[in-house]
Amino acid sequence: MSSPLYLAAVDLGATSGRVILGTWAKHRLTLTEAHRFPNAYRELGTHTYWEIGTLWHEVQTGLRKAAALLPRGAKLASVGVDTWGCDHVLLNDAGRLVFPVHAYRDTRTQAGLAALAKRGVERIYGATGIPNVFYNTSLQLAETVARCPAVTDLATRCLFLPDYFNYLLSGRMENELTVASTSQLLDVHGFDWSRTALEHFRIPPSWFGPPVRAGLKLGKVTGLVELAATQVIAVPGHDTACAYDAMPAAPEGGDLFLSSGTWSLVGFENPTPLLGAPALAAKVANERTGLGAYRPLTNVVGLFLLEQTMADFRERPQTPRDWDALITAAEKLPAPARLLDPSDPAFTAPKSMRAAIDAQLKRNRAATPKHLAGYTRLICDSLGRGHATAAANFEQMTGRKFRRILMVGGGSKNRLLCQATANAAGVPVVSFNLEGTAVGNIASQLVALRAVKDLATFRRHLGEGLQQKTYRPRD
Ligand code: LFR
Repeated sequence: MSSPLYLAAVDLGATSGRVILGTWAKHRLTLTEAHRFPNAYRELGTHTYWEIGTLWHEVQTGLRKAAALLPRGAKLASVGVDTWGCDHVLLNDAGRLVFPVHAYRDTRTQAGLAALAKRGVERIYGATGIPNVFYNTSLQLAETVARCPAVTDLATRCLFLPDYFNYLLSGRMENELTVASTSQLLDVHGFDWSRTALEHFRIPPSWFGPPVRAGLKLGKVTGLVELAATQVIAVPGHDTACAYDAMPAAPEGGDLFLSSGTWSLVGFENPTPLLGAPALAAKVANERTGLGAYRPLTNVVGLFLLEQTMADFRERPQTPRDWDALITAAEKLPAPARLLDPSDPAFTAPKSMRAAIDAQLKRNRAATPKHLAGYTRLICDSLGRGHATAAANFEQMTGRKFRRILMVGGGSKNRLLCQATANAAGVPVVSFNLEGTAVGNIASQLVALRAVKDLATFRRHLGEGLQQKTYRPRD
């Protein structure tokens, strides 16, 4: 009998980060949370930034804690890093940061967003397969270069956040494919950068290296004695790519994927991208899988709406019991007469989410909820409708019929949201009790280490013994 394999997943989200220890034994994966910490962008003047030094400190703390959890004599075989998409650092060859690390909700991209919508959006969509959205790296870098042109004298490399943490861990600078595919700068038909997009946004092509596929071994961890023997593996660096990899989908197809957290990402896996006017109108993002296939998806805002509304009420549920009480109260309310349009740009980074929601309702002459349970009901029902619309658009564009919606992420624990999605879509929603992003991250490491043959085999093992709950559509 072979001994267990220990692996660490560094999984950074916009509102919280985790370092998870994975133990692989007898074809079963067990996860132990070694470290969890809050994350938030900070406002300095009129801009927003990530606290990148704090994030690195937390990553190191988490990896030390993961190593400390191992049985005596055991070693961490490998570590992989995934984060949210689009955000990046600019460096020189010596690895020094030459520009502050902006957060994707910074309003600095608004002018570029409007300009591209007016001229060039079809061409850029045709070249990159990524719609015009405020968080795109393309718009961010275009603003950086236009407003601070001296940056082109200082920076020699652009690394996305997972690439940067891989570099801090291993000393090797590489651009990984999945996170590169969130940028609106990658050629949708190949594996290299899009000249059309780089020229359009006036971004130096020399900032990027040829994108590498998931599974590449980058070298041993340097600088952390506890992990001196640990291999750094470039896993799918984009958290959503990891979450999709962790979906125990039926091999014959027919499943739509929903990764539900700060954002709701509704999509599926496909050998080819979805392009053309209907895909552009539905804002389909043709992001890539670790191995280079496509995961066309639509971003339906997500539980950011609820998280931010809670901040306005200052009564965020603290315990699972509080959560249950809030959801129960929301379930008992009558269905809202009018749902929200989650694509309202006012929901991007409002000072008060409650005020932004109220403003939309008032514009539509609808009553505003009186309490947090009312907002919770309204938000979950509206997201459910948004998920169903995305599903219907995909069916129309592909001629496919999706038989189930598989759901992972924080939202999969929210029964109101799961049920609202099943009701609106008219198909069962299967929610998995699974840290999807960390599981996908570890899956890629297992395949790279040849402990598992391939992703399909991993999904089969994962599906056995996984806790799941099915929500059937109700009227
Ligand atoms: C989710 C996510 C989404 C991306 C958004 C911004 O964490 O990675 O996929 O659209 O963050 O990068």
